[in-house]
Amino acid sequence: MSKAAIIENIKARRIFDSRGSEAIEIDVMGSGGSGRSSAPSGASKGRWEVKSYPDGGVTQALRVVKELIAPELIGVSVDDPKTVDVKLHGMDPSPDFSRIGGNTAYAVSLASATAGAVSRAMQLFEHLSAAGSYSLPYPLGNTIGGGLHAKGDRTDIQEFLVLPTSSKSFAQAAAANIRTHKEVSRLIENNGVNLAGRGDEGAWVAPLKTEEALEILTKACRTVSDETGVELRVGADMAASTLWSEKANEYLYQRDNRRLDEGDQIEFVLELIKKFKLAYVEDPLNEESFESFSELTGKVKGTLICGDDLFTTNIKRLERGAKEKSGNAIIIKPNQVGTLSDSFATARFAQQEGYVPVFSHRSGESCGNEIAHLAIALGAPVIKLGVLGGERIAKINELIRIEELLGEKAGMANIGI
Ligand code: 2PG
Ligand code: MG
Repeated sequence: MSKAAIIENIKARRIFDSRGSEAIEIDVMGSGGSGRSSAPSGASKGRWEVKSYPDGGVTQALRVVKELIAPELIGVSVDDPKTVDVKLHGMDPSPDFSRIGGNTAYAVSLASATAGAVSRAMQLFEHLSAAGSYSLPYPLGNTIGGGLHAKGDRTDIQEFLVLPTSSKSFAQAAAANIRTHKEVSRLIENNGVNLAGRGDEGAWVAPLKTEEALEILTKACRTVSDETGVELRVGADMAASTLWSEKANEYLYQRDNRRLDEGDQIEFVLELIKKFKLAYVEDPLNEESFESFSELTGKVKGTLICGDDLFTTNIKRLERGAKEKSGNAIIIKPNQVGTLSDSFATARFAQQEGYVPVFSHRSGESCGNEIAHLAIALGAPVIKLGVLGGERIAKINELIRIEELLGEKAGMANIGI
C-alpha cells in the first residue's frame, strides 16, 4: 500500500474576492502535492449561515490559522477529505464556526481536498466521489440583477435567471446562456430603457419592474432557443427575505410599488410561475416561512421551488423542510456551513429526500474553479454560476474542460422537471 499523503505546512494570506472585499486564501503543502483555495462571500446572506470570519475578520482568521489550525493539522492525512473536516470541528465545536470562521474552515477543507487529489494524481471531482460515472450539470445563469447585488436604478428582485433544460452538451448550454445575456441587453435598450451597467454577478442592472424584466428574459430565451436548439426556461431568485419588512409584516417592492402580505406573496409568485412558465424560483418567501414554502410547493408542478436562505445548506433546516415538504430544491453553498463534508452531507440527504441540489457560487467570488468539481462530484443537476465576469467564466471554462476530459462517458444530468 502506498504511504498516506500528509500535511507538511499550511499558510494563509489575505487576498480579495470579485467584489474587492478581503478574503482568506489557504495553501496546504502536503507530502504528495499542494492545494490552494479561497472562500467566497455573500451580500444577501441567510440568517442561519455560520459566521464567515471570527471577530476581528480576516486578520483574526490569519492568526487562527497560524496559531491553531496549522499546528493541529500538520501530520494529518489528506487521503480522506473527512479527516481534516472532523479536526476542524474539533478545533471549533461552536454551532456557527465563530471561533475559526466558516470561510476559514471552507478554504482549509477545500485546499486540503485539492492537495489530496494532487497526491493521488486525480481530478478533484474523482477524489471526492468514486462514482465512476459522472454527468454534467446545467448552468443556471444570472441575466438581470438588482436587490442587494446592485446599486442605483435596479429591479426589486435580486436575480432573473436563464436555465437550459435540454442541450447536447454543457458547452452548448453555456454558450446559449451567454447568447441570452447579450440578447437581454439588446431588448432592454430596444425598449428605450437605460442599462445602468452590470451588478456583482455580471447581470444587467436596469430600472425594470418585475414583470417587464420577466417579459424581456422570456423573449430572449425564445429567440435563443430557436437559434440554438437549446431548450431555455426562465427563473428567478427573489431573495424574499430582503424584500420582507418584519415591522410592516409585508413584502415591499419599491419599483413595482407593491406591498404584499404572506398570502398575497404566495398568490403573486403563483401568477408569475403560470404566466412565465418559470422553471425555477429561489427564496420566493421569507427565510422563516417553512409553512408558506410548503403551501406554494404543493400548488406547483414542473417548477423547482428552491430554498437558499431558508436552508443555508444546514442539514437540520433541511430535515425540517423535508418533514413539512417545504420546497423541492436546495441551494448548496459550502461556506454557509463551513466544510466540504458538511455541505456534501446536506446535499446527499437532499437527494435522498427527493430535493434537487443546486450547487451555487456567491455574489463575491474567488477566481478559483473548484465548485465546478464539487458539483460534478455531487451529481448536482444544476449549477448556479452567473453568465459573465472572469470569476464566473473560470468555473464555466473548467466545466467545459471536464466535459472534454470525460468525453463519451459524460452526459448531461437530468433536472427532472
Ligand atoms: C444568492 C447568492 C448568489 P449571495 O442569493 O443566491 O447568487 O447571493 O452570495 O449574495 O448570498
Ligand atoms: Mg439566493
